[in-house]
Formats: sequence, structure tokens, C-alpha cells
Amino acid sequence: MATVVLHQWEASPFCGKVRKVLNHKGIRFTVVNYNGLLALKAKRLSRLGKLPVVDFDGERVQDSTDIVVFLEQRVPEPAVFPAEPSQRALACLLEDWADESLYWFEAALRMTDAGARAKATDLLCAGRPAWERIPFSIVVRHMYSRKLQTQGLGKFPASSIRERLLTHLTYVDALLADSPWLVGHSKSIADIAVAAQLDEIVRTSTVGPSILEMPRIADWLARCA
Ligand SMILES: N[C@@H](CCC(=O)N[C@@H](CS)C(=O)NCC(=O)O)C(=O)O
Repeated sequence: MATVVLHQWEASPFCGKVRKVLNHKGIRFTVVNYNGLLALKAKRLSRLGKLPVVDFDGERVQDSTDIVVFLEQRVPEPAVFPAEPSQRALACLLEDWADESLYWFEAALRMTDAGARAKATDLLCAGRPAWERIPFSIVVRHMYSRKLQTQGLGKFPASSIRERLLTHLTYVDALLADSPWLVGHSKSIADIAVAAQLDEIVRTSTVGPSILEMPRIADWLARCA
């Protein structure tokens, strides 16, 4: 049995994605959390300076997409990449959409809604001294406001961000109309990556109840838990 350590923030959707893959494959793992100002240590773990980072029998891998490919090579079954080439392509594209687009909706919802930001800060500072909340939230707010302006969503009003997200979710809902999974007939990286982002939106944002009112999406999120 391999020794696997996930360096994480429990409330990071990318760390949630890796946890889902590890659980799907039945890989036992321990976690190291970097809440509050321990985030400064996370920066030094890998060249990217981001989480998740996985140590697998002493081998260190960074970036959730690369980690999933690595885990699929080390523990091929049950697979998260469909075998059929067109399904595999679609699953990889949906993973990329989740990571590179949907993620920014989650970040923007946290930045434009003080309640969501406070809930996210509670999660990201859990277990740390209370005073760390203040410097932590100032740095995170500044960093993500800047990133969101550059990415683009930060230039839109909150109502438009919410409306665009719900429109995207009607597309996800349509994919689930004929199959319990987004691609093919079993759970794949597409389900895992999209659900990991939505889990965090549901957990902190006021748009969460509207998402859970979409019955196919709510049932599918439960299947992806
Ligand atoms: N492409 C990376 C993105 C990871 C990522 O953005 N993680 C965030 C937490 S949700 C992070 O580490 N943010 C800190 C930073 O950007 O400095 C992946 O898939 O792992």
C-alpha cells in the first residue's frame, strides 16, 4: 500500500477534486492542512506555489490535473478517464472548463458577496488562532480581486455573474438528462472536476439553494460526493 499525503486546503475545489479521485480509486491517504497563515508554507511546497500537492511514496506531484493523470497511471482501476477516445476528449475538456472557467465563478461569488467571503474565510482559517483571520482575509481579498479583474469575471456585476453561472448549469443539467454521468456511462474526471467546483459554490454562496433546486444536478452532486 502506497503512502500518500495530500497537502490541502479543505475548502479548495482543486483539493476537493483530488480527494474525490483518491476516494474513487480507494487510495488511502492522510492530509496536511495549510489553514490561516500556514498558507505561507504551502507556497514553498512546489514550483507552482499552489495547492493541491500530493506526495506519493515520496514522489511529489503538483497541480490537480497532473495529479489525476499521475494517480491514474499508478492506480489504473477504477479509471477516471474514459477508454473511448471521443468520451475521453470530452471528459478532459469538461475538466478544463471546470478548472479554468467554473472556478472563477466560485472565486467571484466569494468576492462579491460578503456572506460567502466570511463563510469561506471561516473554512480556510479553521483551527487557527482567531487573529490570523484579519491578515488572511486582507491578503486573500486583495489577491483574488486582482486575479478576477485580469481573468475578466471581476469586471461584471454580481447579478450578471450569478445569471451566467445558472445559464451554464442549465447546460450541465441537459447533459444529465439522458445519463446519470456527464460523459459516458460511468463516473469520470468530468463529473469529479465539475462537482468539486460546485460543491464549494453550494457550500458558501447564496446561489447554492438555486443550484440545489435543480433536481438532476442535486442528485448528481450527491452521487459525486
Ligand atoms: N491549476 C491548479 C490550480 C490550483 C489553485 O489555484 N489552487 C488555489 C487554491 S483553490 C491556490 O493554491 N491559490 C493560492 C495562490 O494562487 O497563490 C490546479 O489544478 O491544481
